[in-house]
Amino acid sequence: MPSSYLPRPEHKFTFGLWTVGNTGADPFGKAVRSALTPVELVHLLAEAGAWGVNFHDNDLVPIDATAAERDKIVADFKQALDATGLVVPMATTNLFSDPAFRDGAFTSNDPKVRAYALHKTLRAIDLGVELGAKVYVFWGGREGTETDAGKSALESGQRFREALNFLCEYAIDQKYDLKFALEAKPNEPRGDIYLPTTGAMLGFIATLDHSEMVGVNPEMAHEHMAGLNFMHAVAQAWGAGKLFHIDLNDQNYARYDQDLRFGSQNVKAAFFLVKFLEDVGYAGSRHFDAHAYRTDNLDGVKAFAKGCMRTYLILKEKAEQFKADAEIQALLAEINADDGSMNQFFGLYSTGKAAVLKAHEFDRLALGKRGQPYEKLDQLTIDLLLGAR
Ligand code: DIG
Ligand code: MN
Ligand code: MN
Repeated sequence: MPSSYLPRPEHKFTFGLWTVGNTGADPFGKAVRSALTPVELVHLLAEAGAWGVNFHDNDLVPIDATAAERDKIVADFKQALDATGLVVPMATTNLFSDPAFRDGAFTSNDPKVRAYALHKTLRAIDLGVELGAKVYVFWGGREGTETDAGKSALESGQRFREALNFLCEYAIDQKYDLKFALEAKPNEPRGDIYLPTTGAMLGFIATLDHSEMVGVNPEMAHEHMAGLNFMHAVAQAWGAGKLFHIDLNDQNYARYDQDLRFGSQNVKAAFFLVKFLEDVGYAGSRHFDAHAYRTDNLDGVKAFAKGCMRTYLILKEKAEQFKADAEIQALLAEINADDGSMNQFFGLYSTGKAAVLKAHEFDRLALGKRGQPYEKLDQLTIDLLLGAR
């Protein structure tokens, strides 16, 4: 088996503590795997070949830990990072597990909860920065409703905006080298989560006081849950200079958030996503926000982690083959043929350009007769993905 499928630090593969630390509990059954410590998880990820490890504050430091316990946990974690060479590119706050957040955190109707959410996030940002994080993710898992009778969507948006403005000011005030990445999800655990898609987040970011330091963390499963094309969402974020982080996994449409192993469900979607990231030279983390099946034990968790990275590298190689394939590239040249005659009409507006364009004669019937060889091109892509080429 070619060693090119073995992960290396330059691939920047990362996992959250909560991913390989997932014990298999779900709404219909309790844990099936023993909980591993953060130190054990760091060593497991290092053995699998990961480059980095991410965490929610309480993945590392239990919410009820004393100051002394916190210091010991952080010291042990730092020692494991030093021993393995793993880095911490991203950190985030758990604003969804504790009952205090059952009606949201920054958008809760209870001002004490909103203030507590800020308090918790300030301290979690300090912890993330202390461990080296340069990206801070906000996933508003509880920021939503089951009934819109009791919560104003407009006021909730304003509350979320004020919280993020405050936290941006904090990072600036502390002189932290930190960017914020907002993660969208359409629902679960709330019936409807505010700002449900990456596109919605991009629109929201434009309304923030420090929008320059805020981007997005698109997650494959979450856009798929909304029935959307994940690569298109990522391309929009990239085009806006806002792809600050990415959560890779997989998802079967019209299901709960399955957080499946990357590439295990939609190989073609995963291919076009990997191709996009590699084509544009995305230099950020390839973060796998996923977990092993509940059916599996620890060996399965390790296979899950290795499988995420292996599939990414196989698809990366397929993307390179796509670019080098003469027949595919010839079709792309045919599809994108351009004699330059229309260039006079594109680009910046001018009164003269509009006048000439309005007066120009187009052969509409001829335009309608031109087909595109997408069937042939897509079959070549399928051949490539199935190893028949
Ligand atoms: C869920 O997809 C969320 C949480 O796991 C975490 O807050 C974020 C970071 O990847 N993704
Ligand atoms: Mn998810
Ligand atoms: Mn995620």
